[in-house]
Amino acid sequence: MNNENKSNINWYPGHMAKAIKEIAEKLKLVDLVVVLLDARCPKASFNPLLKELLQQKRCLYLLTKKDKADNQQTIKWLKYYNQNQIRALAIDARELKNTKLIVKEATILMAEKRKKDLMRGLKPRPIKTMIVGTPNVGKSTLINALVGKKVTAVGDHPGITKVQQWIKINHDLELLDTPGVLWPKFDEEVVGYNLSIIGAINDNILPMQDIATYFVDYLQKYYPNALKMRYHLDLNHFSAIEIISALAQKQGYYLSNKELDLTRASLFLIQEYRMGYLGSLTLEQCEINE
Ligand SMILES: Nc1nc2c(ncn2[C@@H]2O[C@H](COP(=O)(O)OP(=O)(O)O)[C@@H](O)[C@H]2O)c(=O)[nH]1
Ligand SMILES: [Mg+2]
Repeated sequence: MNNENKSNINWYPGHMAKAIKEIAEKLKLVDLVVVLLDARCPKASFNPLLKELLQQKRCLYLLTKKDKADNQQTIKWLKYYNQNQIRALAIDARELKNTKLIVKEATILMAEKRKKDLMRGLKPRPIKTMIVGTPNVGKSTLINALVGKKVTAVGDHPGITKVQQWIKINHDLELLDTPGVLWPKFDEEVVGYNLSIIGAINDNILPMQDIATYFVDYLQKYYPNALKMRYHLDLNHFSAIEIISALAQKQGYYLSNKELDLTRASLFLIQEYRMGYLGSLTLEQCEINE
């Protein structure tokens, strides 16, 4: 990576500091934090700054977009979190049954505190919770599914702040209506690529052809059949640049000088992955001792 790109990496530190401060404020109000991570790259979608903030908090990790991830890998990731004493579930954020799951998990996580409250003569109160996560991870989608009607804008426009309000999900659970948006952070190149691939950072932060090259190399290693079905391209026989060139040709993407438009073909490939057209593929292989 050249220096110009490196200086881009800590883009909006101001946003980040503000977001962290806002989340820290909100955390004081809640009993439990629901941390959303993208099941396709749970490590990359976890901002390391959050770790400190969450130290004293009860947390439930939800790996979203499980429908887009490799199920075998998701099972391993859940095992990994459980081995690290973190309660974690994989979800499709669009599903209505998430309410039941979350209430159940929240009740388990709060059981001890509730017992103490009861012994002190305090009545059980609804569990106060909030959702945090990086842009595009599924925060608004999950809130909508929990609430059962559209109350938050779903889309790729994080950071629209509103007056803080609580939404009563049911008798047991109350939710802050605005999720905590956490700007992703990365020092490692690979993390940046993965965040780009899932759409957590803007497409113009890192060079698109570098992202696609990284992606194809990764597929070659872990999912060598991934491009066969859709494009009849065998990853065993072509390099990344050859694959991207072949896609540019197939799509008819040319520059004004008649050369292949590799940047456009790169974006095309990444968008195909984002839409799930390449199948359910995880971008970070979980390494756990079984
Ligand atoms: N396939 C799939 N799509 C999802 C899931 N969760 C969210 N999405 C989609 O991902 C995009 C971003 O979701 P959104 O809720 O706006 O993310 P936010 O930025 O965290 O609020 C939207 O197009 C959602 O429909 C999921 O679990 N599975
Ligand atoms: Mg949102």
